[in-house]
Amino acid sequence: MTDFSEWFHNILEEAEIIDSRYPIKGMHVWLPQGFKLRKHTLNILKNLLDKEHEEVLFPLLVPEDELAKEAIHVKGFEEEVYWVTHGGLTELNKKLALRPTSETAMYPMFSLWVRSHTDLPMKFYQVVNTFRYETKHTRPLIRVREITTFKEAHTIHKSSDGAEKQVLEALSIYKKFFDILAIPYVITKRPVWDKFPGADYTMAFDTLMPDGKTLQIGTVHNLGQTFAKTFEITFENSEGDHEYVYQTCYGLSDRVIASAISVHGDESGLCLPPDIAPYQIVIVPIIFKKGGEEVINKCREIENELVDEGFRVKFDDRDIRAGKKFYEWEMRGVPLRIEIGPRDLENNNAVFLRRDNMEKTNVSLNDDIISSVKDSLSLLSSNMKDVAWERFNNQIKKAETVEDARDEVESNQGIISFSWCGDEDCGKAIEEQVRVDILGIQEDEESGNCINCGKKAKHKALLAKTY
Ligand code: 5CA
Ligand code: ZN
Repeated sequence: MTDFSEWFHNILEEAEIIDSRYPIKGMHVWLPQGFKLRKHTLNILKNLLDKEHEEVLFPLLVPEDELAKEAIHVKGFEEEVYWVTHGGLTELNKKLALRPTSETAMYPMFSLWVRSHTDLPMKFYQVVNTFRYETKHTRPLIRVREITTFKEAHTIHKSSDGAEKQVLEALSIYKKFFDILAIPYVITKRPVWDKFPGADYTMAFDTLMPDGKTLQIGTVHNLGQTFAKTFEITFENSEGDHEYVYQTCYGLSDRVIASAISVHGDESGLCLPPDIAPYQIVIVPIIFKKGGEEVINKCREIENELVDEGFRVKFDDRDIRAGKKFYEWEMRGVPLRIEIGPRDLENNNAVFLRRDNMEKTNVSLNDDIISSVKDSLSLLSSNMKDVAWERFNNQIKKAETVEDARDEVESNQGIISFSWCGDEDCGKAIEEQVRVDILGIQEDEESGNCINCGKKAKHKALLAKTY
């Protein structure tokens, strides 16, 4: 891919994922194919969350005084908030914010809901749109002003230990989720100057885009008792005393879909993991003058069998050249193509084409077609994951000096691992000299010396050019 930005923009349009011509900057329209992709992605996520969380839905608007309550939090978001100031012609006496995220919408209610230690833990999530007046360059799905697919989970615990465990639990849920999507990631603890406003600390997932810049695709925040104290969220413990709760929250956005598109795509277009592909299988009849009817009938028979088995199947019987169909479905990223022509029918064969490696195989129709399809898709899924992780791991390099790091970033981009003393000024000096962001701390143990100040290193950390 020579120019990722251009590729990304074109594929969203060509594959009918998003229409970015909506006349408000940073706000886009989901088209039918994109909506399906989004729906299947959300289903996977919801299935993972529904085991332990309950889904809720809070209002979009947050009263000004609630938003302003948590000082650090509001400071972090004040430049990004959209305000509703009027109801019709009447100026509101209390302005209403469009949620940039929902702590300040939810937590006043949590303070009403939490009573006793026996109520805890409580774990909620919602999938909503949130609004952030982003000042950096906006890009469909990657940096938007209306985040249309904001999944936010919020949990409440009676101990610090409970919140700490929930952070690990959330990381494990997100790992499973990204693994199903075959999206590689690094997990780091964000530097203090880059944590979520109001959090004790932030853990983040970053992946690499094809241009070598990282994209933050998910975050898990341990909120400690900061919000509990601001919003008076207390519970009665077993001794009858009142204590503040401990909280966590964690979120994902449209960026997940952006990365599924970008990580696996190639010059021919999308290549989608079967779990989220709008169509998992396309059947294309190869028809010449004779024997057309039998071919169509066989295709339809296979279509029905696969649909009965729960696959998302497209039987493309349009009266256009097969080559045009191939091009189109490859571009849309359909994982498996089944071709059947008169010759195949004679031999009771079908041709399978896998989108990930474009490999063709002859499959006998005497065998069980369902298990042949399942085998192909499962090989494809694991290959997509291997290929993506291998490419990702190859783009993580170790730097021994600041100059090393700068050279590496300038020539190859990617992720650089380095030894860091952990000092804030030193970290900022590194960011400035290398002209990158420190993603965060990957491991707490590190033997070497800090690449900037030379003092004994405390952490193994990562840096990269970021979106
Ligand atoms: N309340 C917390 C947890 S839900 C929260 O808002 N965290 S956040 O600010 O880090 O956002 C969660 C995730 O949303 C981020 O990790 C990032 O992947 C994504 N995100 C943030 N801003 C945008 C944006 N403008 N466009 C697209 N995705 C975004
Ligand atoms: Zn240092």
